[in-house]
Amino acid sequence: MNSSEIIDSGSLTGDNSYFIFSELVEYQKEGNVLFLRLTEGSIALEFLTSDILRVVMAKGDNQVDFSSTPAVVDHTLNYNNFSILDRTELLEVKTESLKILINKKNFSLSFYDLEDKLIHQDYNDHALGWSGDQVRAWKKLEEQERFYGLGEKTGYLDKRGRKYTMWNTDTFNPHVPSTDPLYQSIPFLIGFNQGRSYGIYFDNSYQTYFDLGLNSKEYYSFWSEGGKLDYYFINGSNIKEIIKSYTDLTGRMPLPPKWSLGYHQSRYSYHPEAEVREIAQKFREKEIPCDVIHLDIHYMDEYKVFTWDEKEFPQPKQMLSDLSKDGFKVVTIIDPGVKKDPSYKLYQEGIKHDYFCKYLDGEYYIAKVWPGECAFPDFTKAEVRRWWGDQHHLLLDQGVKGIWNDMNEPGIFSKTSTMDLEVVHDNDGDMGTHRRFHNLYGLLEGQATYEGLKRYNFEERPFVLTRAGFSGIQRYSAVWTGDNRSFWIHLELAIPMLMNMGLSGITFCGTDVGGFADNSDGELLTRWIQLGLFMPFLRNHCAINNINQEPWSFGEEYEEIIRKYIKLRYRFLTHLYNLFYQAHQSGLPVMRPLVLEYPEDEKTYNLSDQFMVGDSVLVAPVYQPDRSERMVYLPKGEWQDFWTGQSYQGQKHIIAKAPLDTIPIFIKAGAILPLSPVMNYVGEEKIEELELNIYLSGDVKEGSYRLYEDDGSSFAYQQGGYNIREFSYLYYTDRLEVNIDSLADDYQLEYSSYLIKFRNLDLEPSIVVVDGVESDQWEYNNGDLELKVVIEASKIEIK
Ligand code: MIG
Repeated sequence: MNSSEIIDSGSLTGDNSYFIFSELVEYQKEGNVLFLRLTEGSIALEFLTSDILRVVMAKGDNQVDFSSTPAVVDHTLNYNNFSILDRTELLEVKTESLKILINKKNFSLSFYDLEDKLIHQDYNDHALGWSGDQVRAWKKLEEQERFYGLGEKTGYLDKRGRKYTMWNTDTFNPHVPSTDPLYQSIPFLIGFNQGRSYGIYFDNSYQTYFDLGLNSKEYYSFWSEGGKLDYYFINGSNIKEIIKSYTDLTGRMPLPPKWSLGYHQSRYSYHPEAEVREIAQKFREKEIPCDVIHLDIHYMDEYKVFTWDEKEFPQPKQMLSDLSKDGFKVVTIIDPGVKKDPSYKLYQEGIKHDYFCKYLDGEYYIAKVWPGECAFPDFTKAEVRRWWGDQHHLLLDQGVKGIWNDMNEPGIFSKTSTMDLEVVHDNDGDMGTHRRFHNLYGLLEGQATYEGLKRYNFEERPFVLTRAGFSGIQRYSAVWTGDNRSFWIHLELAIPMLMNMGLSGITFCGTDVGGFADNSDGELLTRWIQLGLFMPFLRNHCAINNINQEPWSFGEEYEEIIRKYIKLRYRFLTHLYNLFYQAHQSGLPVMRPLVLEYPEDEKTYNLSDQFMVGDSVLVAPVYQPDRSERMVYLPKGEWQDFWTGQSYQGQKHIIAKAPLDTIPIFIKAGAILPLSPVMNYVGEEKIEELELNIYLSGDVKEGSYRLYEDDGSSFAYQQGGYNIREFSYLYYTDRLEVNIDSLADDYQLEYSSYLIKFRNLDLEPSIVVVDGVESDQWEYNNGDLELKVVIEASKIEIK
């Protein structure tokens, strides 16, 4: 019998093998915790805020264990201002925003808002239970309920109706709808019931499962093969608030180096040195912007991490310095496996200091990966993380700028494709087997890497890319979605997968553009680049035995379109970077499903093939061959075609023109969108002027945009070294007013003026007022209905 069969037999229709929590014996409030003693064990309700409740279960006579996985940040959230009312059959617990009813006879929780509207409830009298090592929760499934989140999963936006497993897995087989799990485990779920939402974060690193209405229409359930039942219920008036709270718990991304938002070119593998130089040169010759080149495993000597193949890369320092003069940053791959080779310094050190994973009897866990037999650092030990982090100086000293962590599920050449479950991790004394730490391996490697890079050079923001991870990975690393294929359906799959990753706290994510395995073609690559322009992480990557897929690989017709779109990526960088700032502040994703912005519109609830970039740019990628139009849903309001300026009323579907050189993009009428000058790489030239585009039209006569800017590379922003401006405008009759409010001004802007372009202004204004003062620096063109206003940045009064 395999493990999932055992677990499913514990469902409600099964053999009753679960101990289900039933009767409340006594309760007690201690600070922010309400302790409940029941016949089958104890439950602690820990209030973190008036909206975040942690539920921790202890079996039988065990004490409640409040420890958390490393996903949860050290926070000081603590809320003890709740009241308890003892009613005959219920305990009624109230915070400033929630009412929680606890059923005393048959334990279950029901969550209401203060207007007594039900938000969410446990499944009848069958809420929590355990069976052997398994712990499980059952929740009431509402008829109209939908689910989002769960990180990197195949399928559509709405995750309802399927069962999902959390177990980081290296999956080279094609990712089809039934492929589960993949590389990341993010046990965070958003329940969304006709506009009302809540979140559940199950803080358990063992193999866990979510059955979201596959086996029942009455309930859904999540459970784990070990550890404790420890979950957070998150209330919020909308999905944005839920994500904010979830990222209060698991952390947010630091600001990335701005160059990492540029275009990345990769393949498995560029080598020798001459090929790397040639690729770089080609980008510059062809004037296709590119910031980053990735070196896959062939740069190493026998795949030994932190070494260089001296034949193929005799002078890495020279090569990297030459590339850097041309604006290229190089990212090198690092796998966790350390070659078992007694003459290899890293291996020697690991053995000497007891840094590798072992069995309980002290025998090393040795398994095959690319270098042959390897030992594996035990990242659960702080000392090992530090040691590993420090190794990166070997690469950074040569001029490497970022690290790409692969095979960190860990992926092993073995039957189970991962580490033996009986391996024991030290975890600084709180030992446990690989069952407990498997899903954390990539996260902890990410932490080691990020912190190592930062220690080495605290002036520069690290760039780390990872394949495996767990909740909280956003604190350390960008994520790419592993080995997809050059299939059209994988382009389609990318859209909801990335949207749900974004809803799960992982803002900085992307797929291998063009597809990793199998062979790409010009049309597929072109369409993928068009989508990629808006993916937070944009990297073209391709497998070893497949044909080349650099932008120029399929002939000039495609090359030209691809160039146009990579350039457009750079036009959007100011806007994208601003959205990354929002992610850093509040966890909000850059690439957003429409339901995030239009939760009252049912048409958005499972809209899986369109997304928004921020709250005003709507993108509808083409993901099938031979298309020249596609259907686009425009939510309420007025929308303008980014290419033609044509205006549409929303709340309806339209057929958008989408010949090969066009990806449908719509801008919300009234919106302000900054566009940056095109460069070959970030920072190539000084930005002289910031261009702000205002999409005026119809009824919308006012709008605003808040823009965050900083140096894009250092940590000065953490000490206030940034600039925030809010641009707003008001247009009435023939008078136009523009205001610029400075909300923070500690970073010296590069540019000295703003160029504001009002599009679709059908009447020439007779007066233009900037910050309360009449301006003469404007020009109206009644041919294309465009008004240009130039504002000297230095003239803006700091209020
Ligand atoms: O077993 O390093 O997903 O991006 O090119 C394959 C070689 C190992 C898997 C990664 C892929 C990378 C490849 N790696």
